[in-house]
Amino acid sequence: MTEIKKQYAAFGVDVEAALETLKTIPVSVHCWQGDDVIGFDGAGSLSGGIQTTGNYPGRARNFEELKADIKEAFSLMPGKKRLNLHASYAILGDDAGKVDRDAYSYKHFIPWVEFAKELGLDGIDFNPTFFAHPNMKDGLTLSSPQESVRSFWVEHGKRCMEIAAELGKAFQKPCLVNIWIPDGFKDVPADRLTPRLRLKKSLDEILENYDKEWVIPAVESKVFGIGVESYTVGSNEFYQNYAAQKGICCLLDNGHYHPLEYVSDKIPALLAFYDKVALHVTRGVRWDSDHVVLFEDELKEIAKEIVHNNATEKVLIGLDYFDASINRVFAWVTGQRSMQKALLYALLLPHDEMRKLQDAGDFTALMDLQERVKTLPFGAVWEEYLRRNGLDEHVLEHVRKYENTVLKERV
Ligand code: RNT
Ligand code: ZN
Repeated sequence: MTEIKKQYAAFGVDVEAALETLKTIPVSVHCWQGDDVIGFDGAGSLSGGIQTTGNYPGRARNFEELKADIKEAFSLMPGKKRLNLHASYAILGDDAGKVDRDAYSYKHFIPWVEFAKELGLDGIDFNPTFFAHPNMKDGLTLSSPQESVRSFWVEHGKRCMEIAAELGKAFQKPCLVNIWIPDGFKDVPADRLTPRLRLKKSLDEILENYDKEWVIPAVESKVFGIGVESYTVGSNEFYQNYAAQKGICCLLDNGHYHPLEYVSDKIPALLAFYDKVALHVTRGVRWDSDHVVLFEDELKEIAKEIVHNNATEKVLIGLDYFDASINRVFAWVTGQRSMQKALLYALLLPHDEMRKLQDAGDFTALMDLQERVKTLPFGAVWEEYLRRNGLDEHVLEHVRKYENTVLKERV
């Protein structure tokens, strides 16, 4: 390490400081990679324009199995972790079949709190589940023209805000509540405004009276979904204006924009106006396909915008991918490690020097520096980070063992 530290020091980069900072940045890991976004409240299949593809054996089918898989996956993930839950993962117990999503309460999530505490997690984030439910009518929820449908989902949203306040208190850390709805139309709409006005009204109702100390509400926009290609009620412009007006947070999912629009560029644009920005880090291949996050250029740029703008407390990093075509635990760990790698990579860049060159207009020297840092021995620093976390690069070996002993039994 001494030699490596010297190489970085020659660029003005302090490796120890980077390793220390990385430890403090929480990443909220989604629970839904383990079971193909099915949940426990009876949906049985996914809907709402999102899709998991693949049928690799070993999907977690209940709370016990999902807990076991999370335990295994999280044990292989370095760094500070939060658990990101969807309402559809409620542990209903005796309430199963009696209590619907408009009546879920904190008690249905206490087993998750106990589990997250057992794992020593930093907290839990929460998502109302506005999909995979018979009360989605004509693909609509909060923007439905049917008042009974709209109000059912408003109630669900309100219950989730209450649950989130308790989750925040339980860990003494605010809970991010992310609102994503699938509402939209497959084909050319007759009326684009009224559904948005209904969504606005529904959101106003959900946000009427929430716990500002423990809940951070966010809205997640999208460009289109499968089967809802022509119109999305919760578009980018809609939510960005809504969030600005209400003083809540925008959540940027990097699968939710046109392929040449970059979330790495949107983060600093929002940081100019917002106190907090939430992320769903994913990897879209040609569409919002939610492939496993890999250590790629755009991920590095996203991490750079977080780290170099001193925004590690302002940008709430969450993961959102679901691959059922490979070992799900491996998919989980690989995505989380990629995020950690990108953060470490960004922490090891000579930002001050690069900024000086930009401000001096010396774009030749800037390009030279940007290219030279790419071949620094990053791999060795990453291995050192893993080692300090009691981990190594052999994820696959651990996962294979788990597959052969635990996952294989699930038939
Ligand atoms: C869908 C959104 C949303 C979901 C999760 C399950 O396009 O990205 O965030 O993936 O809530
Ligand atoms: Zn998302």
